[in-house]
Amino acid sequence: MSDSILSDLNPLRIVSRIADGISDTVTDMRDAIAGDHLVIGLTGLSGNGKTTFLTSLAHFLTNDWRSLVGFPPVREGRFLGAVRCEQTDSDMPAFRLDEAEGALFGTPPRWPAPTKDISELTLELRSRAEKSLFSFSDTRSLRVDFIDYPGEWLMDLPLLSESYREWSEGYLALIRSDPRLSSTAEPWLSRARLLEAGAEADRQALRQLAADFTEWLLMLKNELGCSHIQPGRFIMPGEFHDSPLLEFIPWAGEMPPDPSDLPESSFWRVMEHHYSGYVSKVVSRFYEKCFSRIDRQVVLVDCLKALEEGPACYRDIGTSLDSITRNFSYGAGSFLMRLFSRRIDRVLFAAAKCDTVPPDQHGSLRTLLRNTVEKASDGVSYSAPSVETQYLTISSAQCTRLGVLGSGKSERQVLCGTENGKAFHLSGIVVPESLPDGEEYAEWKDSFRFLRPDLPEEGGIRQIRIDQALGFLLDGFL
Ligand SMILES: Nc1nc2c(ncn2[C@@H]2O[C@H](COP(=O)(O)OP(=O)(O)OP(=O)(O)O)[C@@H](O)[C@H]2O)c(=O)[nH]1
Ligand SMILES: [Mg+2]
Repeated sequence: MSDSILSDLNPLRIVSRIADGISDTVTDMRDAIAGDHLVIGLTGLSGNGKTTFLTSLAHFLTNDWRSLVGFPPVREGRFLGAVRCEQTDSDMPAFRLDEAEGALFGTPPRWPAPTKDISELTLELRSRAEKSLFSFSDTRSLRVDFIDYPGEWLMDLPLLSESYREWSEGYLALIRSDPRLSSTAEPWLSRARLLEAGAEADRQALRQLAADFTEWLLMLKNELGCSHIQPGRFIMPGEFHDSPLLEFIPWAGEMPPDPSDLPESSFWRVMEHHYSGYVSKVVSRFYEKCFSRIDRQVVLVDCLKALEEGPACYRDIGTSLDSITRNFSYGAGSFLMRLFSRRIDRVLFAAAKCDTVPPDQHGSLRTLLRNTVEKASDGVSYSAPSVETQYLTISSAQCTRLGVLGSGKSERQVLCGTENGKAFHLSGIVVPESLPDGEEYAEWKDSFRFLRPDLPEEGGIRQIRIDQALGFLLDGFL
């Protein structure tokens, strides 16, 4: 086996290459920037509201910041506004703010289009320093890069330390343990079992197997509502759409006792080579170029959508959050401690779309989110004492309002809005503080109404607690 292939396959070498790459990248970027600079990562599974959040946040900061009264610099009369500026990493795709803002704040308003890749937006924020309320000269400016990236990519962290054999064994064990996976995997798995490790790799067959495996992953996501899906790029490829780096599957045939004896063109060796290419050129490149820059992180979670899909899907969200939070856990001797010299010091978990439940249920929604994050993996995974964590319920574009129905003793508060053009007035909506199971779930679901409200056509778009989110994320900088 050649030395370069050997080094590609050695996870420890990969880690050390990433660490070298990270320190170079971070130093280069920091050196190029004068003044205060903060990088905020924004993630969440697809459809959880990332683009809408960043569009709304940027719109309010640059156009309507006086309404952000929950943001301390605004409340204290110190904020001087924000402007867009040239993004810091010119290699990164730009966040398409003009398009998204034109949609969300247009007439009539529309939801921004879904996005499939990472993107960056840079804003410059100005405020007067706290100590010099009466001096206009003492202004502070803060450059903030927002990086919006799919949460699906964070599921790939374990791959950085797993060999192809370890990853395959773990994957097959997972399929056996979950009936949703074992009952649907046969179409590709039955053919994968027949592969002979030492046989000459047929590239066409391999490509077809990878395509069938990907189709299965997409079916798990789109039809069964599964969210903990790996490898993340198979469902959210970004720039690696159609790349041969995504042509591998978990090895389901007989494991070769010593793969290094096999010819380089054998099925096993080709598959292993693609796997290690994926790890070093796709996964580690993301950590190197993007993740390593992040100082503070927002994780958006659509708890209500997951509840609607049922207990199994909701538990899956717990597993996904467990995988996501492992990226921010820096316990002694942890993998990430070895990887990064800088660390994320604040993480905001935000339950998105809280406007779809009445304000008196926002507290329960927040508790539900907190329980889900903290109880992921029996509460053992998220122990990051050096990371300050906040939980909020937010809405980037409030689609509902509170109204009153009836009069006198029969008067009650209702949540109003329209859905597909039809008006609704809802009362008695109760959000559970933890996942109801079995019959309890069925009973609760019968009494709950999941909403997909229309954007309000009149009165403008308002936000809920985006200003508080900003307060937490920018604390200490403005
Ligand atoms: N009611 C309500 N719905 C929202 C809100 N934010 C987002 N949505 C809904 O969620 C959908 C997805 O929002 P996006 O911002 O595109 O989510 P995303 O995470 O960027 O999704 P991808 O780009 O597909 O990964 C929107 O089209 C809306 O239907 C909100 O504050 N309130
Ligand atoms: Mg998006």
